[in-house]
Amino acid sequence: MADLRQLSEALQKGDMETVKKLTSDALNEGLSPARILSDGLIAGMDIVGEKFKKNEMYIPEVLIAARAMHAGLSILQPKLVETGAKPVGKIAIGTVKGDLHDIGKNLVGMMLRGAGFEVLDLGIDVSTEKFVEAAKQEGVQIVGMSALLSTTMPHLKMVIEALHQAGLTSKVKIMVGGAPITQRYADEIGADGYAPDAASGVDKARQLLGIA
Ligand code: B1M
Repeated sequence: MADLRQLSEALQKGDMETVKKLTSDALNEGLSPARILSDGLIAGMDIVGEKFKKNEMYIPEVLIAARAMHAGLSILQPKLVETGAKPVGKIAIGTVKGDLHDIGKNLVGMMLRGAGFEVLDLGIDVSTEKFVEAAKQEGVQIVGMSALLSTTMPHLKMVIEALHQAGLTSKVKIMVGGAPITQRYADEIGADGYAPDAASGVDKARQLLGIA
């Protein structure tokens, strides 16, 4: 019987092989990808975050845990994105300039793909110019930005201002997210939408396009 606590513990230790095995075992036993994600992988990464904050874990260990998280996510990805339908919308998503955190952004991208969106992944450390160029692309209806650091949050506002200046805010909606972001902050900087997690990111994207 798959034990999601063991999966969380393996992730905390950065034991990539065990994370892969336990993720596959859990899927084979019929556990839902959403449950494996929240009670196994994200639960483990939350503890890593706590320990990192208290200086009980350091960057190299956090990186190894992040690598194990990616390995688990890559096994869940085909299940999370299974969809035969034609795209319901197109979103360009990236982590803002100066910010290298990509786990949450990747998860939001995966869930959006799973919900039938076409996702243009701009990557990490994405400049304002790159977001603006992406917004100009054919069919892009939403620009999604992720920021994990209090020092990179201001870039969300810079991109929103640049999109306004480029006259693109009538073409695209802007969605923001990331651990330090709140609905209040999103309102303050003029974002059209905010989501606290990947599943609500899908709901928010649908809502922004009027397909909720
Ligand atoms: Co960093 N880091 N980190 N880190 N790191 C945090 C964010 C921190 C909170 C840790 C802590 O102190 N507790 C802290 C930030 C403090 C602050 O600014 N308020 C921090 C720090 C300080 C740093 C460095 C500055 C450390 C240093 O060098 N001294 C450094 C900065 C590097 C940089 O970016 N320039 C750094 C580096 C790193 C690693 C490289 C080691 C690694 C990243 C590896 C990677 O991503 N490939 C790392 C990690 C892993 C973390 C923690 C532990 C985990 C982040 C994560 O992946 N969470 C993190 C602590 C924490 O958040 N608890 C921390 C899991 C992920 C699923 O959640 O990303 O929040 P999250 O995404 C969620 C939602 O936020 C939402 O949905 C996602 C899924 O549910 N969401 C969206 C995210 N984007 C969205 C977009 C949307 C909608 C929803 O619409 C577009």
